[in-house]
Amino acid sequence: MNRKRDGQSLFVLASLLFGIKTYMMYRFMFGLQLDNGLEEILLFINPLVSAYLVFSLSVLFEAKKRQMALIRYATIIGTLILYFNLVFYRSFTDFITIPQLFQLSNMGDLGSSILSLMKPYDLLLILDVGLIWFLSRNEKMAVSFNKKEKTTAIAVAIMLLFGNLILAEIERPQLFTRGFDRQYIIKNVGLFNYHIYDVIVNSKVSSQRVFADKSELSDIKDYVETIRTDEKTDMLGAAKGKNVIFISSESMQNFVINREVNGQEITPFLNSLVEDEDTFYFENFYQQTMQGRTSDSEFLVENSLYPLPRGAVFFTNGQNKYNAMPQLLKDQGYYTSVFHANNKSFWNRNQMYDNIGYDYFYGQDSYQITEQNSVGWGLKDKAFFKQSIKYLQSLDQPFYTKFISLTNHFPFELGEEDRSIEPYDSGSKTLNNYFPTVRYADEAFEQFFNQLKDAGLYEDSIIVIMGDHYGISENHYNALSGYLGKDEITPYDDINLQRVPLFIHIPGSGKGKVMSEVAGQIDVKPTLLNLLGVENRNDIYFGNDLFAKDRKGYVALRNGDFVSDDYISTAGICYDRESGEPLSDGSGIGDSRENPCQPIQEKVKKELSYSDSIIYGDLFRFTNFEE
Ligand code: GP9
Ligand code: MN
Repeated sequence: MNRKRDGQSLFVLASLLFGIKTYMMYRFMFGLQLDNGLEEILLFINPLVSAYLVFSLSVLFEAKKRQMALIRYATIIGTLILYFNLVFYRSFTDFITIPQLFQLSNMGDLGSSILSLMKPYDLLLILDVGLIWFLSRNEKMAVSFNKKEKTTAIAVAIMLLFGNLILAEIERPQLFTRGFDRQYIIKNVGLFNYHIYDVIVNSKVSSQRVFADKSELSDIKDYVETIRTDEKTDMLGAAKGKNVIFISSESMQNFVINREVNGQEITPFLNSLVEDEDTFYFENFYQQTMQGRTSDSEFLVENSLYPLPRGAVFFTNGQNKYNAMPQLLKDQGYYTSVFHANNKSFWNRNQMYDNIGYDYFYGQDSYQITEQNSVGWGLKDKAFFKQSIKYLQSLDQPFYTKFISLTNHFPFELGEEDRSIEPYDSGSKTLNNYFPTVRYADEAFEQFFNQLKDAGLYEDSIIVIMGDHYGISENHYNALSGYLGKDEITPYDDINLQRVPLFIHIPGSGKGKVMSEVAGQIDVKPTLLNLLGVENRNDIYFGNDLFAKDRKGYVALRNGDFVSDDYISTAGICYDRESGEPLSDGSGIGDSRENPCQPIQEKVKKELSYSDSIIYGDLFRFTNFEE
């Protein structure tokens, strides 16, 4: 009989090699954070279990050639899945989801970013692939198991999988039902099981619209009533009839405001706005985006609804019915348009903009783009604003316009000639280069203000500048902690780093000041509509007017974390917002303290799920906002 003992069979060797490789990637390339010993164990076990599960299937084949082929191709396909995730992770600090896969048209545009996300040492990842390929040519590595042995091999695989799932459930109860955080799922059951889970969840999502019904909306309306404020603030109608110029400031985080690098101010112009008597500066304003990044921030601003926990809502639900700000303003006689010197289909903007009431989108084809005036992702911001002025002048007034900047985008490339300050000096090239591109954006905004004045558009307009999302991802927190003079970036610090600047500049107002209340992107729509004196009584939204006193008092981040007037809840821990002192350890086990975050946590959960229901079920199709 030509039987092989397990130790010599390729399926066991391949499971070990592939499992260990996956573990090493989790640990050293994805940089997954581990919270306790059990997580540590699970992270080591799950890749071995998944690998064994797949490779052990090979023993079912009688033909040795087929056994070898399965092992060979499973290694290659598995490695490709790992690698795609790795490249994606380096950019988004997140794993791929199915909706994201349907955004392949975006991937093409990532161009220069993708190359900088690939590292020479990534080649090490094909070492086992090469070895398996080589060994699989030797059919002696195949096994010929009898029926009983085959059953045993598969039974072992299934038992291992269940063992893994049980341990995962112990480590993190309701891992799959809550599913807020992909990282936890991957740490506990691995990347491959996560992808299977993702497929299942997605099929569910597509069926949600079909099964959604009108009645869901009434609960949501009742809830929204409890958080809205109808306070008549002294800013109500303060910008009635004025044009709106909204600037979405790419990757602008709040930590650069009023800070220096190499002894030089990073954002002199924005700093001057902080002091300016016509400007309201919101210093505790949080970004609430997820995988859809810039498009998620746009979605928040235009709708005062939350973006989705997975994928970009601009893509997945770009055809829904909305009651968005451009449409509301258009109904008031505003001309509405967007200016962004990128491919119009990026983030599915062309379709979404049409759908939410934009009259015109000045995209890439509206600009003269040359090698000289481009860098990184495309047209440099200064050229972008300069070339936009003539279009702006030609618009009927009042207008509502959105300008989306681009130069301060990862990987923060900028030519020597455009640099007014030198890069920082740390182990992270990304962080180092961030400062000069932030400064470049700051100068571009200043220039734009002057051009608006020269064009005679300034006095009749209000100008809003808002950071869209973070620019410095967790991968660079080591370097960032050095820059900020901290030993490390804790989960508490991480939440505070989700602050982006918001400036509302109203020429001639004289009332400008620094606003310190907790605020978020979800609040922009009600704030602007009130400033413009536009009624939206029947609207359904989750934000508050930032000038109202009677606000709900918390901002929900898209992953379920939140910041309230008093607390910050993240990583399962409740912190005192001011001092950063932990008030609970989040485990609920052996922690006798009452968790003060609990009541707000409930509301946050409810709010996010209501917003998701609106989007998944396309529920606005059942309502008429004009009534
Ligand atoms: C692309 C620009 C940047 O058009 O908005 O997108 P981001 O990667 O920041 O979402
Ligand atoms: Mn962006």
